[in-house]
Amino acid sequence: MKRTSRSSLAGSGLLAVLFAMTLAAALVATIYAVTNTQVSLTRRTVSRAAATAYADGVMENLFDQWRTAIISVTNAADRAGGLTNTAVAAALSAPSTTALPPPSGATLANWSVVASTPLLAPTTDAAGRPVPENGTSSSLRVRIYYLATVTVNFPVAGGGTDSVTVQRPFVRGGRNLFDNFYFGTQQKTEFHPGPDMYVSGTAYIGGDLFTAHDSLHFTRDVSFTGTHSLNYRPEDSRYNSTTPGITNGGLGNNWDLNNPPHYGAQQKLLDTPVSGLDPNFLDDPIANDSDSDSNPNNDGYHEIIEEKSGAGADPLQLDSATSERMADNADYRIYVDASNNVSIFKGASTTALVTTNSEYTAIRAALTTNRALRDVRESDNVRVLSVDVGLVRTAYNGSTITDNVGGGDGLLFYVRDTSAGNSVSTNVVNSSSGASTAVTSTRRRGVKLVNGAQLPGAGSSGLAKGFSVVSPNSVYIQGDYNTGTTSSAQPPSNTTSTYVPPVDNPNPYVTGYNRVPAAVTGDAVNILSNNWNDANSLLSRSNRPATNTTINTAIVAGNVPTNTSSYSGGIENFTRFHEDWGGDYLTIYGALALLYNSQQATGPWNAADYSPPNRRWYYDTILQDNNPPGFRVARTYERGPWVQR
Ligand SMILES: [Ca+2]
Ligand SMILES: [Ca+2]
Ligand SMILES: [Ca+2]
Ligand SMILES: [Ca+2]
Repeated sequence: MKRTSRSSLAGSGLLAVLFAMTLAAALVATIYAVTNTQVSLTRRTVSRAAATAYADGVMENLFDQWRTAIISVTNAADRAGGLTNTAVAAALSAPSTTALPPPSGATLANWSVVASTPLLAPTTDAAGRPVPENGTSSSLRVRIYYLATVTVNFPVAGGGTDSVTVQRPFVRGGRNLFDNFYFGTQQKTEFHPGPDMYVSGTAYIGGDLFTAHDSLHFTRDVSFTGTHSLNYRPEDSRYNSTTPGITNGGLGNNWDLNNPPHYGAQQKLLDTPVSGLDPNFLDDPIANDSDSDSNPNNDGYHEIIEEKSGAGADPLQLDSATSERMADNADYRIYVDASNNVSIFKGASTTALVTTNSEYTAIRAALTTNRALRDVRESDNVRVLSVDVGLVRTAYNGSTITDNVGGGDGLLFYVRDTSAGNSVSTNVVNSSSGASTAVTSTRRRGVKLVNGAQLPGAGSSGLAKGFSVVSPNSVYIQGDYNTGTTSSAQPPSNTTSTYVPPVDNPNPYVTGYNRVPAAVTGDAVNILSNNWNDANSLLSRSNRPATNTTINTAIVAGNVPTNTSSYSGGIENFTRFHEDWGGDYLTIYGALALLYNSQQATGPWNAADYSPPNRRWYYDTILQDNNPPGFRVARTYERGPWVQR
């Protein structure tokens, strides 16, 4: 074993020196003999060091081959459980002596990469796959181990050979998209809230971070992979014209004095290789956000909410059975066309459910077509497909509709209005009076989630599998979501009179309601308060007063990045607002991921008409070990420490 061998050799050398010093004055012949021994020992040490370095090189080469082999699997069993010993042996080979020349006289005697248990014993799995190490309550963090062993022979002085053996585990781990409260992949990330805003969860900024206000409070770890500026980003019109409102370098009360935002390691998002994505959608400017390679299937991470189109290579299709497109992981796909025809597909089926099918009728009963709301930012009356989540819950909990894709991961609806971009006639309906106003929706379409206080699968005991809604259109969440709110009970987060974290932590759900892992994913995600009425969207802002509202879900969405004509809105406006929230609390208990630029909801932030809420945002730790339906686990690949032999 490498490290021990080195230290024991060092000990031998020291003993030899002491031995020589003790006897030096006594016998010249002995001195000669000892010196001669030291020379041999030194030569042997050099040979061992060179042999060890060579063995390390072989180990690195095998690791690269192993990682490539295990990433490039072509079936679901190998992707889930890792390659078998047979497959690893076939996929890996020793580096040639031209690619990696051994030191003089040394030879590679043996090498192996063997599926193991978490304790690095040979696997007991009949198929020869590793025995996985599970997380506490989770399949997300499952780790699998292979033990790599390399033995190199080398000559010793006076003839004969010795050998050195190095061993390391090769480990594949799991990492969840929602390990953080905030996960952002854009190159520049801004937080510039007006009212006090508390972010009580870790934030990962995959790029540069800009914060400039004392109203922003991070109570947990914040890391970035680029730089952190206490200012606006240079493209922001306020840069160099408005003095940042942040005192004492942010050390007053913006974050823990002992843990300011800091540089951190790059974190992994999806297994879709970045190298497979169109670079136009990965850089900072939005002006070039168009297909650059005649492949419509690689246009940035926005692809996760799109469907595959045509024959172009699909980098999100990891193997024949594994796709990171949400539509491919949906239990039901629901489409509405320009004429408000609804078609519903179950699982991977390419044949729509007939309209007399019980699953069709149950889902159709939860949908209201041809309603609109005025979205000032988008300068349009957005025609929305309204989804009554409570009726979906009734159908799901009564087993009329089922979790039929994803190995029991919960219920995922993929919802798409295919008429986005075209003009249609529609109506804004007053939810109190029923009065209808005819309007034109010139191009924008959306999905509105209503009656979502109790989600499909959520019950009074135990943790159910969860509910995800994904749309390439805008999504509007209206009112409390996944909170357990009823006509007689609201979450304390809506009724508290003092709400200053971390002192005040009112529960964001009603006692007795077991929330489920949830995700709402769209081109943009908008939050409408408990007081929303579509009819008021046609009136001025003062007619759209919000009330305290609590949203318990992960949210994945895009934004419109800052340019010289408009601020992006920053992460404080990651969820978009449309009401007068002045003085009202918005609690978000979940996680946020900003993965792409919006492609449909591209209205600039400075066109929006609202006043912001007092934001109280928390990470929900159930997301650490429970992904919402449809979200896979990204894999990590690492070499473990040297192993004692
Ligand atoms: Ca771009
Ligand atoms: Ca492309
Ligand atoms: Ca696409
Ligand atoms: Ca499912």
